[in-house]
Amino acid sequence: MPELKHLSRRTPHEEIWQAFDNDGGLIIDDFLDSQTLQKLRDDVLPAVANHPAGASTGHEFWKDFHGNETKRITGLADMSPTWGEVLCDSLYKGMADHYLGEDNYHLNTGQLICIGPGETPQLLHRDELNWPEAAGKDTELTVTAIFALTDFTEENGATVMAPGSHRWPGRLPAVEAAQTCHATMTAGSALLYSGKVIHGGGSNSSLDQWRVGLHAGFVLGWLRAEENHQLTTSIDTARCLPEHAQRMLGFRSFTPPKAARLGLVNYEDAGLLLD
Ligand SMILES: O=C(O)CCC(=O)C(=O)O
Repeated sequence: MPELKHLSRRTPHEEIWQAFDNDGGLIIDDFLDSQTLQKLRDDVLPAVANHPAGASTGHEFWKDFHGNETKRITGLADMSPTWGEVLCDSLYKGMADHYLGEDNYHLNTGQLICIGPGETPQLLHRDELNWPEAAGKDTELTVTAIFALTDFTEENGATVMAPGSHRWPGRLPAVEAAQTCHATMTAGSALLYSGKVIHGGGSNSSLDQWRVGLHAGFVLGWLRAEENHQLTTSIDTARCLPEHAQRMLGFRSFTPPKAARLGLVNYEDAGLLLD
């Protein structure tokens, strides 16, 4: 059975990127300190109880993909100032700087994925196929962290990963069960992974456990993000966030060194609306 490496946030970054490059992902066991984990949980978990499982719009394929027994909740910045701080975490930001280029990306997803009892396995996929015309190159379009807000176990739906599959040729090659493993981890840990690695949410065979992960990926700044952060984050919240978090959520314009400026307001930087 393949395995994912477990490293610590005290591991030198070069060693972390080496494991990421070798397997297409790894687990950082102590990513969030216990205080940050507790604050995040206190801020966001109350939203879970009243949120319905499943999606009511979109094609049946996507309803299935997003999980009929899974709750997905976005707009976390309005619920949690701690989430704004985590967005600026040096290792988390370091991953995106390393793989996508400094100031060259924005937040793709910032959602709770709460996999409920009875959920079936998600279709295994590569995240970069969200942008099929841009995918399939040597460089990364998107990299992601899933922060475990509860323990992730094989029983409750820990992410299924195919280590090494980020290098497999073809759009979405078939995967044998023997080529996969579960990203089991304790609450506060994070799974970091490449947009090219084949993975999916696990099935939840428990009777009463919700597996709660904060799925938080970055994508190159010239590609549209999966989530509409500006519609779920109020401008008053945005004004209170650190500048990097404002940029990640699209409240500042994208101004790469070599390309045209994007996301402008009156052809000024959108950040002027915050000042
Ligand atoms: O929740 C997980 O473990 C993975 C979910 C995922 O890959 C997705 O929804 O695209």
